[in-house]
Amino acid sequence: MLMSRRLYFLTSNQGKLREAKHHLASSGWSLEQFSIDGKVPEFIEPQADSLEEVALSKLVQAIALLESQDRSSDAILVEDSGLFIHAFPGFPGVYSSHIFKSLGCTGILSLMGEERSAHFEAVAVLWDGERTRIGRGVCRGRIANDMVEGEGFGFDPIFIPDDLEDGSSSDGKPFGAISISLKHCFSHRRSALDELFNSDDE
Ligand code: ITT
Repeated sequence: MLMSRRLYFLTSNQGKLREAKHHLASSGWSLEQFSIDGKVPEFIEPQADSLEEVALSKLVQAIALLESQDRSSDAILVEDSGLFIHAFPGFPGVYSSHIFKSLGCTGILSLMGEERSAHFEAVAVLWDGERTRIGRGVCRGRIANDMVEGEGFGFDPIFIPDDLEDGSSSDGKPFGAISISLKHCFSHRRSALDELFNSDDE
């Protein structure tokens, strides 16, 4: 188990930050958004086929930046995630952030036919000052017929998670209509962070 300390999350997405903070609140880790002089640094997002490649590339760039700032022992977290719509293999996948900004939830709904199954994936990578750790998470579900507003961010208004074997259910509601605590029962982000923080030291 990793020792508790301050952890900097490299993200410009307030929804991702809020969920990671919520999940790690009782873990002993204190999570802060990574910034230099009050700004979240922008890194080159590589043209890559996998979330893992994107996350690791951002982590390598962040470690180099920390070294240049004499902060090389700081712990840093990067998490890359995406929605995968099964009727359109690989889409929007690694391009989820871009597609969300260009098409939005309404644009996705307009593309959908009868086949509506989908899943979210997340890859979280952590540099603890000495080594890199990786955690992965998946959340299965489907694209709703209509959009709901309320909670969450990104594609939450149109994503309905499948019920889980432990009895957890959103009662057919999209993430956008349920609390952050209930979303965490299903969340790809929560699973990726759990795998990361519960991995034993090698
Ligand atoms: P950073 O790279 O700065 O962390 P980002 O929003 O660009 O922020 P990603 O590249 O990981 O983050 O993009 C993931 C996109 O997938 C995100 O913008 C959302 O549109 C969507 N997404 C990921 N997880 C989601 C979730 O739990 N709920 C809703 N949408 C999600």
